[in-house]
Amino acid sequence: MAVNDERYVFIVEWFDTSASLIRSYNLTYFMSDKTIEMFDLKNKRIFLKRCEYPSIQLKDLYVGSIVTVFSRQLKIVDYADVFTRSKFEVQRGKTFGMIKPDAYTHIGKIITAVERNGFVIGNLKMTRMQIGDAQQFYGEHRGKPFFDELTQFICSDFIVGLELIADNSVKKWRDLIGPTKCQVARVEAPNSMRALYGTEGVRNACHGSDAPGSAQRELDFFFSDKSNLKSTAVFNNCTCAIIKPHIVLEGRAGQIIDIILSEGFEISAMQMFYLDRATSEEFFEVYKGVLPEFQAMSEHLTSGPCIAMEIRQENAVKAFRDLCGPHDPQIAKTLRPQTIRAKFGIDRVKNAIHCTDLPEDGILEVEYFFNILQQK
Ligand code: 3AN
Repeated sequence: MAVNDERYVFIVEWFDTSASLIRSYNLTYFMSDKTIEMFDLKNKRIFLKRCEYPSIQLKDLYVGSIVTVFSRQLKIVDYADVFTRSKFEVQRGKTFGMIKPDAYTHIGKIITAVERNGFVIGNLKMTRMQIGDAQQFYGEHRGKPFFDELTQFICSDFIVGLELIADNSVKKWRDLIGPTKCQVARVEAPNSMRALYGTEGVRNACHGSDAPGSAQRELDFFFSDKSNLKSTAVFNNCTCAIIKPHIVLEGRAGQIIDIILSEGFEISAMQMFYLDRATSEEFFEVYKGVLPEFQAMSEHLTSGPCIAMEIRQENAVKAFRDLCGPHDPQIAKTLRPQTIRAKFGIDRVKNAIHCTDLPEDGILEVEYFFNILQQK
């Protein structure tokens, strides 16, 4: 196949909510001009003519990924031909990464390191393990002298689980976190996460799977529908924040998380979501008729993954709105240049972050993500 003919074909599924049906397509990505095409597998006809679609990039294409095409969320379920499989399967893999309790204040910095080192974050969840969870998760270390200390420590506070996608992901993430012992890490890999943010022994900031098999097991432990691990939301003194898809896709979510923590706010729950159109509109319902860009805003929230958070502080809603700044980034840049929207926003739709507007809505918005959506 000539280089300029190169194309990758995937089988994708779309859940058509109006018909309650899963529809299957071939999604083809053409390397030469970065265009896409969709073919309806049931009706055997072209569904989307070959066209440019800049928001889909090569790095977004792997089995398990969710890509959005004209507001439809398509889940890539398989490779459609041997060429695509051979090209992608070996190279692009997933691993599981975890930020341990001792690195809570460095969550943003660690996520920034993830983003800057070429990983795609496929999933993210803050949780807290119970002792039984920890003993199961670290089962292979049962009987070792540090087992009790390790399992108790891992349950002592919030942790963040990450699905990390990259070429040679297992090794790449282990290289980034550095040697198990922080003292060794500081000598051998001074820029690694454990050298920078770990202390000693079990308090070594991060965990990384040691092989593709354990990565899958640990990813399932955290992210499968059967996972025991619940969100850590408490639903009081809180406001809701959503880091918008354009920021997640640009790889700048870590920087915003770091600002939130550095400014003294507590992030008491955090999770990545892929919202569909109906969910996004339902969430923004209260802004319908209030904000002229309601439609565009709902649509943007379906254009890729977002990260929802429960943020806590005294007068959380007002205090956090002050940190986010005016809704319109252009106004924010002039009036409040130090705010998140001034620094990261592009326009009124892609304004980097959503924050609850009214004090009485803080708990309701947090409940939407961390209660209602958990049951769907
Ligand atoms: P890694 O996490 O680097 O793969 P493992 O799998 O040998 O290292 O150990 C799992 C975890 O157990 C480590 N992350 C560390 O927290 C803890 N650990 C390992 N060895 C020791 C030790 N000798 N003393 C205290 N804690 C240890």
